[in-house]
Amino acid sequence: MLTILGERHRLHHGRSELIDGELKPCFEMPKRVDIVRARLAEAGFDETIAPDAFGVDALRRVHSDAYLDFLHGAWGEWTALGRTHDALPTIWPARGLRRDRAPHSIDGKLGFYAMDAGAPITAGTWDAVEESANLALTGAQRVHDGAQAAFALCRPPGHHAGRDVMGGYCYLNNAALAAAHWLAQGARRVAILDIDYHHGNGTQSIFYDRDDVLFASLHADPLLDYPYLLGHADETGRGAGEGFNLNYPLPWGTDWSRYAQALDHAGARIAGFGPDALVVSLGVDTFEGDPISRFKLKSADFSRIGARIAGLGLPTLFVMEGGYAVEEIGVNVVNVLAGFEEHALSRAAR
Ligand code: SP5
Ligand code: ZN
Repeated sequence: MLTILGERHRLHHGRSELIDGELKPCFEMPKRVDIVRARLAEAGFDETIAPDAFGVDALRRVHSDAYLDFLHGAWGEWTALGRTHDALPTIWPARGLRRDRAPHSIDGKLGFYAMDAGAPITAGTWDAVEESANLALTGAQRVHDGAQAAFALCRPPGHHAGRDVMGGYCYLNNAALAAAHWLAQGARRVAILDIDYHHGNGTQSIFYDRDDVLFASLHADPLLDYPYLLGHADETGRGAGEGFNLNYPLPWGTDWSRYAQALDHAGARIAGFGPDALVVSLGVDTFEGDPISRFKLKSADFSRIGARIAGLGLPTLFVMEGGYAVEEIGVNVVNVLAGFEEHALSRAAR
């Protein structure tokens, strides 16, 4: 499978996130990519390319100008105050506060554009997120040009990032950018299947009013787990988008049999939608050994996920999202991709 790899992700290495009431070392770290790359090589995934540079116009299909300006300038504004540690927000636009006026001060802006204190901004964050977006856009372009499937090893991840909001280790929504790129290239309908443990609140919100993007997400029930404030089954879309958003909140302890039911249901809905292409937001934090999650998928189950996705028979772009059991993330990601390829090959032979 064609794999798009970058180097600049390394420039983003947050020191700490606010988790369980403490500032702890970020679970989302450069080593995640190293481990996936090592496993890809070991498994013979040697068709790799570097990303092309897509301009700001590709980003503006999904994100607001004000938000892009903020992300681009945040580190400079932060360090201008003499600060050298990571930038994190300390206030959020909760009920009763204004969301229509962006503050001028960097502390105000950080709060205005953030949903949590889990997405630190560092000296290299902009370079890393820009490259991560370019990985997804390059993968989308290659699939548009005829590749049956591709894998963009994005880091930082993207599915929690909305049109003008960061959080949950995410800054630019790589999966949404890929989907928007396909639409701009003439696709009529695009499906996004989000299999990260956490609900893809950013992706959902970006396409919530639209009938040309079907968003389907399997994730931990937001009553119990992050991101808590979106991801319920009754969120089905709005206006023209009514019926084109599909959430499968699942309980802690979800294992393969439970997961497979939801996956099959989502797959049937995607097939019925008749998309031209599919983006998979590929998180492997559903793994039983994940340090911040509570599903019970085993490494072998990830091959089954890949095979089921291949069963849809769609041009497919896999976009890396979460997964924090660092030593196993390579095996689990590559199992999805290999499971996809094996099934796709056996389909082709039939
Ligand atoms: C892309 C992605 O997977 N982002 C996930 C961000 C999750 N951040 C909050 C995690 C809260 C975890 N709470 C349980 C901690 C167990 N000690
Ligand atoms: Zn996640």
